[in-house]
Amino acid sequence: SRIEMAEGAVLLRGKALPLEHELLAALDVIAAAAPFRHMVTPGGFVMSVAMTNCGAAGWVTDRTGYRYDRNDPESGKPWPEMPASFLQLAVEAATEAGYPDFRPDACLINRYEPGARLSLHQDKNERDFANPIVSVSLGLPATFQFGGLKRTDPITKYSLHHGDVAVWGGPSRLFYHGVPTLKDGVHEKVGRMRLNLTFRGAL
Ligand code: MD5
Ligand code: FE
Repeated sequence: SRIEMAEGAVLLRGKALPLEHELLAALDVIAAAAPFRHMVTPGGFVMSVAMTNCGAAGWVTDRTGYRYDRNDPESGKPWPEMPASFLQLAVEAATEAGYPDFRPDACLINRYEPGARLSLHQDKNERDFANPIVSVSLGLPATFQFGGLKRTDPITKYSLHHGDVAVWGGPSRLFYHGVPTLKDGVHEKVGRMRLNLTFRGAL
């Protein structure tokens, strides 16, 4: 089903389900080459969400700031290539949402274990905000909060389930959003975690 969450923001429930095994197998290959790690924010906090990337560039944070880097700072090597199944899903979802020209060059992979959270923020390290962000949820369900252009704007909540794909573009591209503390549970295919792929036009 297709749900309009806000102007420019579309939720495609279950869109990734036909690809779940392919996506999970590709994630194992990526994580073997570029392991999930808890990065440090410029303010010195260790993130509760563990991250890795694939594609031509990856999002990283350390004490010096947030940036996209062509290489994994842990290994010095390029990030693993973006799997064809990832790219195909992202392009299809973006097209369905009204962004047929989107060609992501970066995929940030977030791993939430019970207790992990992502505080309210905007995604603004990308070069061109005309590109949407496509997000794929796998594993345990999470509440997703999104607000508006100002941190103090009212917040709407959606629950995101295994296989859901969301596309954030147009006016909603720079909306504040976050994921409150992941509740404990076990997903039958993914285990005790939530994985989120976010496809970006970074470079
Ligand atoms: C997640 N990840 O569930 C989310 C999905 C991140 C992040 O927020 O930065 O890794 S992406 C949600 C998103 C992206 C761009 C705009 C909006 C939401 N929005 O307008 O609400 O791990
Ligand atoms: Fe974000």
